[in-house]
Amino acid sequence: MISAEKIPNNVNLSSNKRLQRALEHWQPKYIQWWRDMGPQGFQDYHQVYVRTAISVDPEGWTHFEYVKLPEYRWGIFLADPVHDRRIGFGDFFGQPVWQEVPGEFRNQLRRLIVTQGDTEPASVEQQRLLGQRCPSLYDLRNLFQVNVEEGRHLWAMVYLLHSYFGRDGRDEAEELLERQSGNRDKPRILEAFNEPIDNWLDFFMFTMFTDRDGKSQLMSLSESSLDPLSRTTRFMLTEEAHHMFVGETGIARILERTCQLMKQAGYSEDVRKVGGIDIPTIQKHLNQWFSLSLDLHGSEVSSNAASYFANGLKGRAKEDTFEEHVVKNAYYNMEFFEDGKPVTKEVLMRNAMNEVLRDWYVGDCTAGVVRWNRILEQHGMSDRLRLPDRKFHRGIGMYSSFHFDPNGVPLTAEQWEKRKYDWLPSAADTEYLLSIMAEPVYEPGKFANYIAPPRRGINQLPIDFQYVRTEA
Ligand code: BYC
Repeated sequence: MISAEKIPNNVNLSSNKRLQRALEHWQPKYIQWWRDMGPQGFQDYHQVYVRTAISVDPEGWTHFEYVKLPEYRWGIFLADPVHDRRIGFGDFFGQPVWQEVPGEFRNQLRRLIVTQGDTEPASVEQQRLLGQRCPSLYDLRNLFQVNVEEGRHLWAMVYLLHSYFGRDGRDEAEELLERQSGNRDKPRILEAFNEPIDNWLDFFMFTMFTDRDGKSQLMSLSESSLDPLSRTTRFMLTEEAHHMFVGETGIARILERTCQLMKQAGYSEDVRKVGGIDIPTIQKHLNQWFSLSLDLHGSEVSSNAASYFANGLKGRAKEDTFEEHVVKNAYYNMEFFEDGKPVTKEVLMRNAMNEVLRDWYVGDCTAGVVRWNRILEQHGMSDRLRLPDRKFHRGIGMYSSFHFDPNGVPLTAEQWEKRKYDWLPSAADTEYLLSIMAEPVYEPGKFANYIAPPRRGINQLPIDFQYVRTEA
């Protein structure tokens, strides 16, 4: 039985019979999916200290409790409406926003919502084995917090599909539970969400870089003329911030520990000998997830993106900071690669909207890497992490048919084959990471050797709090 108590919400669920009926069909399938594809080994006998959103105001947002994961109260929340909100960009600039889906944009909007929705369960599937290799109870709890919130983000998109897309929307909502990350026959839609995440270095890089793509995409969707989409994604952004915190501080703590171990080992020693993660390995994983996440922004020149913008469906991050919002006659200087050389050409700005958002994304990532490098600097290390050139290791867009090194220097296919594992994780790197993560750390206050403890615990609790407990 669907009730407001079971499903916290601010969408008037108790008086919306149509939505209730749709959710009554979908929710049991969701729970089955969570049990089958969610965190393996942590379904029935563990209680996790998680935050549950029970309303959109700050108090409802900081509600912490122990729950068994399948009993988490996944809710449906929209950020508060903005009075007299107007369309902020594109051909309908200045008109009132839409409360219903216009027929002519139904397919495009459905496609955007399904693509966004598909990433959420995908990430839970990718991360399902990590609990068995966790570096501490604190990290285990953070993993599960991220997982339940990705589950809630799926609910957010399913709410839109059920409420605004009728029969088609209900079918799409079912299919979101049927595709599977990495499945050969029914893969997830976007490439990065089919990559395995079986070690914690990948998890932290994913939450740093791929969740940050979530941030840029959600920021651009939160500008949408479809007001319910805008309000849903605005609330999702508040959760995304925590995921990026997990990623950024996770890598920061690994760097901290690597520096300590390097000092102990006498700087010239290989830090792997003392069980740490060496900086070149960290850099390789950064290269991997940054380049995969660049791909998530789509092709550089995209008529889809132009049409989303023209129709007011998907804008730019922070649209109100731009001077001009119709953008009909503006151009973007884009770097093409022709006859083995970079060539700059003008592209209609509307067709370059994926690249404009990618620019914003690269800037946001750069700031994060600067913060990581401060740790190396504080420890007197000369090594620095860096973002690879945006042409490096691309699978989508105009650079994907060529090869480049992390400095953006073109390579032949043979040169690339010979050197790619200098820049990307090799099977031996993964094997090493799995070897130091083989034993999970479940003792409160204890941390795996390769990672430093956090500065503080969750919700002002001590670091050695029992964030995950087994049922008596
Ligand atoms: N992989 O014109 P193009 C998150 C396809 S992450 C595979 O370049 P468009 C999260 C594309 O579908 C944020 N295929 O693309 C993070 C098209 O196919 P068709 C997710 C790709 O439409 C962590 C063709 O290539 N949000 O939230 O301008 C944990 C050419 O298309 C890829 C969204 O995705 C790819 N990477 O842009 C949990 C927002 N890229 O039509 C969650 C909604 C492109 O030829 N989606 N293709 O069959 C969008 O805004 C757009 O669909 C995209 C692509 C930016 C993804």
